[in-house]
Amino acid sequence: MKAFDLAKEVYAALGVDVESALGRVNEIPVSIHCWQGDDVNGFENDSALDGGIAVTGHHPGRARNADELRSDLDEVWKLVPGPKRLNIHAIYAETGGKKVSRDELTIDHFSRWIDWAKSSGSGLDFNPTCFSHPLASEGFTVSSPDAGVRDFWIRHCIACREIAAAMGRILKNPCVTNFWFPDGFKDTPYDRLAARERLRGALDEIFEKEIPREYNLDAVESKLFGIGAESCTVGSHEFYMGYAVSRGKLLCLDAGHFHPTEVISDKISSCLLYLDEILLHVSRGVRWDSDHVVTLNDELLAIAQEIIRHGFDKRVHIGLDYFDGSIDRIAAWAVGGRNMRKALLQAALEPASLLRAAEESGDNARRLALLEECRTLPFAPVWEEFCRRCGVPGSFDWYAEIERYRKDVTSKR
Ligand code: RNT
Ligand code: ZN
Repeated sequence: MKAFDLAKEVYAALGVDVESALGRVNEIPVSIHCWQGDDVNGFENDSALDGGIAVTGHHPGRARNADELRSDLDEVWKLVPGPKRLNIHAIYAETGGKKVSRDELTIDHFSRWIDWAKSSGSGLDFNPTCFSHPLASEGFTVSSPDAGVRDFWIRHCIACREIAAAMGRILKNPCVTNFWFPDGFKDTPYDRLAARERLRGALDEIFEKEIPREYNLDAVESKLFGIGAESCTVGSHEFYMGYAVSRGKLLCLDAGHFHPTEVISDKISSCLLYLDEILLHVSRGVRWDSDHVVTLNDELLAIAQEIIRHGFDKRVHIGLDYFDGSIDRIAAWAVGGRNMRKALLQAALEPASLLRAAEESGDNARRLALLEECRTLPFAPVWEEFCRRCGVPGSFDWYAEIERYRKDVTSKR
């Protein structure tokens, strides 16, 4: 008997239907972030990464242009099973070598990305890029006290929303547009309120035009602190929770954007009592918001469990957000993408009725015992089968493709 069939029997004895878990997990898209491929560089090629985020490492083979990045993404698509979307930042515009100001970007600058999305059958998500730019160098963008700076970034965000809506319309698949601003104070401000009022006002201007939800969904991303913005981040969690609830926007929870003992898995159920939908930036902070490659750790499993246990499959949009330039970038992408899918599959294989019955019986030791036993259920053969059905190499095979591609492609860059 094959390992998969044995595993199916083990799960069936616990009341778990493996086939329906496989089917369910294959309906949940994961949005893969384009910026892992080139260290959040983009194609403007004249400004270094800033905004309080940082990539470390100089691994060779970084994608230097859009064609290389798309070729690398084709590899990632071959190695990560399940439905995928591509998440693009505005700095990945293709302007044909011409300098185009960020407030003048249009859908035409993304037409080749749309072609790629069509040919790979993936939806697109989008982000204005409000960092790595001379007008962001003072640490403030849309909440700047300087009206000229503020207006420039508001125009950029409005342009991005139009681009996103066009992507959604063309692909017949709503684009999730995430708004994150690095705005914050390095040292203790006297007036926190004024900056937050300016941010709220700017957002209201950006979102003034109604865009149908079948084309575009706006998300706003909070943060605790960034490098150079240690004392006060204008767009804090409370700020954006209030904004999203009052304006009917999606809230974006980034796993690295809270105090180290706070976890976003615990926030999902609260947020979804008050919001229709949320966006996740799945990331892994090590000691700070370091954006390490996502591993299959307890928090990743807990995030997936929250989605699966409560049937939030359509209300939680899953995006990845990490960047490691110290190792093979395509492998980094594949490890994180595969882990996200693994976590969803493991969550879908939980013996839900047993766990719920244990909790309802009040026997907390039984609940603890069951949860611990779940960790060693025969998950691996089910994962292998999922990969096989998706036409993606299994656990100990996929890295060979990384090595082949490195030899044939990235080592020649
Ligand atoms: C920064 C935010 C933001 C960025 C991307 C590149 O702390 O997490 O989401 O990582 O927009
Ligand atoms: Zn993020």
